[in-house]
Amino acid sequence: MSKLTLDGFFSYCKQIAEHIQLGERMASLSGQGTPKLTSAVGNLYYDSILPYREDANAQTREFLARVVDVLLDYVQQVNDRNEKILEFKMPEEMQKTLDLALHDEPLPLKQLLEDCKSALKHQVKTGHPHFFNQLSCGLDIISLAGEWLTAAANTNMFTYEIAPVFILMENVVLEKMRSMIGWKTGDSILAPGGSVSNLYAFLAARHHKFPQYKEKGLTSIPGHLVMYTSDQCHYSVKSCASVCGLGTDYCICVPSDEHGRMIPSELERLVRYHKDRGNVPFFVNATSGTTVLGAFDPLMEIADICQKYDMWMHVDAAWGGGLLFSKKYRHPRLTGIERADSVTWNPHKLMGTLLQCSTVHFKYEGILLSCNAMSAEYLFMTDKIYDPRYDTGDKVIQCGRHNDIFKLWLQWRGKGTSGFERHMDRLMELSEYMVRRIKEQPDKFYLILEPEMVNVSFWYLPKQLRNLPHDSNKEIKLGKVCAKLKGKMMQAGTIMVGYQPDDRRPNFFRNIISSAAVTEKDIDFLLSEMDRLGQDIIVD
Ligand code: ABU
Repeated sequence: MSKLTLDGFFSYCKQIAEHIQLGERMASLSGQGTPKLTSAVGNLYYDSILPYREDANAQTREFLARVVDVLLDYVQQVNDRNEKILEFKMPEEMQKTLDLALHDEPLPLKQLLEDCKSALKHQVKTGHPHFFNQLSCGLDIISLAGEWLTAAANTNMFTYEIAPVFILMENVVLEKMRSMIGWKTGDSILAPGGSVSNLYAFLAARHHKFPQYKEKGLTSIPGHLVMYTSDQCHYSVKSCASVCGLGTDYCICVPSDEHGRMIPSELERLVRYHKDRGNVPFFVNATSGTTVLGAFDPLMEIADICQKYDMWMHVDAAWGGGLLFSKKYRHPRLTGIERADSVTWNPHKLMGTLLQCSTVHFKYEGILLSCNAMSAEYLFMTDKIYDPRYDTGDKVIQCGRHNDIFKLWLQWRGKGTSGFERHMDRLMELSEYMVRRIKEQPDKFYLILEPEMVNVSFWYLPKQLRNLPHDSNKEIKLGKVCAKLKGKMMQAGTIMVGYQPDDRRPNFFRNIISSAAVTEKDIDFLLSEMDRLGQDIIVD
């Protein structure tokens, strides 16, 4: 037996270690089991990779590559119709299942990878083709790629100096959206959600009418301001009245018709009523795509009233705005939107951009800066080497602003405007298909109204309630079925549809089709699965 030198022994050990690592790596890459780190990297801690260790590129890449594997596995599961949407657990049980504790001592990378897997394992798959629960759903792959890049770029959107690419992208996308609304010029910004977008519209409206408010506050307003919105509007509109000092009593709910559309004659009657009492009607919110019924307020008639009484017209098209892409469905729903002073439009809803991505647009150039600028000297210096108008941060009441544009811009590049148009038409066609299928099964389903959008409102009838006349007593029972059936859906984890009451009826189901993953077969599955889970439900 030849003699082994010490150096030779170390070299031999190194070869064996490399061999083991290679084997582990090959196993993790060849899809055997869930993504795993080699032990050499898995046992490291945060301070053994970048940026703490400059020489740890390989280890950092391995850690991130395995995290990406976890994400890719999730994307695959989300699109697998044989996978459940969720494994429902009660909060107390979920708390016990998850290890959420924060410790004094650091945890190794292998544990962090397990944490990533566990978080996604217990997350509801909102991109699953059988998820019909929320206005924002689906998992657009190009937009997802954009969101991943956004996280890596990790910048703040307040100044051009730290976000040059993304600021210019915002300009291009927002200008395009304004032109689709029908404006040649104007101002826009991305905001953290539709509710905050609506708040920006309110602030701009008040500033437009009472520019001294910014410096002088309430004393600059002659009388009590009053705002109007339909009784079907999103609750954030009412919240503006509370946040901005009107009080919710001065956010007047205008009655809507049986389709959920604001009644213009009622709006005018209420405006006159408040004017006669010395109040100052100044802001009307029209909704294009109400949250529950998907109704579109009549914009032309509302615009006429706003013009007549010199009131700001805001259109909350957070939900319905996407239909601006569709030649087939844009009119009459959004006819007149170009007459608005401001418009909220959320790409993270109908357009399928990843959460969150919300925009608000104004007809007036420079209004955001004029209304909101505080000219913080440490951030928005006016003697910078570039035009300070590219520092969009001073347009908003927040300081830090998340980069929500890249995922939308990339998605738009990928789809083209025509791709979005096809997406809108497809969602509407699928909703029409669902309505047809519901009508074909009148013993099991009851369509509440012909939808204007992708919100399909209906009741499910278990065997107990079939073949009985439809009256208000039966509606109360159908309302009780909703909560029970939703509970069964959650336990089974196979489908998810939302339900709620409104001021005309007890609980009913609101099905949303806004995911590109959904097909006719998924709608058939949804209806048959509701029947499988619900047929034996008994209510008092
Ligand atoms: N902001 C409205 C979202 C509501 C929903 O997804 O049902």
